[in-house]
Amino acid sequence: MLIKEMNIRKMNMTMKSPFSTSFGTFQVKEFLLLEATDELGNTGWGESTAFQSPWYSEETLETNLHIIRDFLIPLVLDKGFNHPDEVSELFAPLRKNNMAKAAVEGAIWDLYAKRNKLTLAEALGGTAEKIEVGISIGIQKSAAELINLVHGYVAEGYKRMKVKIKPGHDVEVLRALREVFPDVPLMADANSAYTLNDIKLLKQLDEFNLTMIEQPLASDDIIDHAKLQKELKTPICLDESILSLEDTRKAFELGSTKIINIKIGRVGGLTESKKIHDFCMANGIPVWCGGMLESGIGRAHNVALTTLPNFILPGDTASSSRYWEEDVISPEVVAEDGYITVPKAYGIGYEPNIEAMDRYTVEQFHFKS
Ligand code: OSB
Ligand code: MG
Repeated sequence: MLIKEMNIRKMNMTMKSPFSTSFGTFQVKEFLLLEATDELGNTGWGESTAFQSPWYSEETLETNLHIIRDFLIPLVLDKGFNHPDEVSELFAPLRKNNMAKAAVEGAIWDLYAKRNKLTLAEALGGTAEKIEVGISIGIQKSAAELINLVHGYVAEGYKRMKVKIKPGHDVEVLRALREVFPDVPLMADANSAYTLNDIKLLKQLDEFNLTMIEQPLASDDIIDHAKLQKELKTPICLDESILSLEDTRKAFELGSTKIINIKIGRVGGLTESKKIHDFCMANGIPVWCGGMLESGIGRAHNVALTTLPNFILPGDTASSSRYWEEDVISPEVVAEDGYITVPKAYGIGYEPNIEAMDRYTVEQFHFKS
């Protein structure tokens, strides 16, 4: 498989409603889509999950554009690959910039699967025919508004509710939710908003029977999380702190986490995601697939990854319509009663909707060998 062309699209899409976390609120989403073409004219698609500002990780869409254009594309263009795992090997000498690497690698994984007449799920070794999904709900103005939203998502069948918390918006909110929904599978994501000084408060969360608390402490920490986990009944799930298989192993050995949220972008691609999945499976750590408010291209990659057997817990990949009036793939991703049926078409299994894509494309960068 010879990579002959790469195209970068800078996208600008507006979400139906603003999304708020402990680090801020936004509604307009600018991001990159990548298209790789081989010598036979097959194409594959990838998405960069970097946001406009460096609040979730240090990467942004502009740093991704720089790294992809100036370092990663020159490495893959006119190169022959037998398997996409070779791409992550090729990128390994470049430090971090994981979302940039994952975008390029993802396009090549899709291309590889299509060329070999496999679904991306099959190419990864996944077997599930449908996957279970939950939903992530941003911080709301009032508990009443949150309860109202949860009523709707429960009715839609989503398998677990994830709510964002931050200091001043935690115990009371969860208590209010639990009063109305005593049995709904519920978890909380703090996006690094607390420190060990908050141990007393975090221990109070144990009363709400949460399936887990996601990333309570610093985004680069695995030491304090281990201390915190010893004090909590609620399992800790790391998100921001896990950038690689090595991070996963260390966090596991320290006892910093009992569950891992795998995000393809955060860990540098599907190859690394699969390695983390396999390590967790061998060591009895359940995993689930996180989300980055992706368009359909990124969503499709998440669906394929989630077909691997240790994705035991519902992920964050909700329907396209959760965020978008119109998605850039056809058909759109649809969750029915909390399940997404894994598509049977080759590669990511959804067709890019070029007409829609063009409408949200701000700029394109084309590279040819
Ligand atoms: O921490 O999982 C997170 C959104 C943006 C940045 C970080 C996170 C999230 C979400 C939403 O929780 C997941 C999604 O619905 O795509
Ligand atoms: Mg998270």
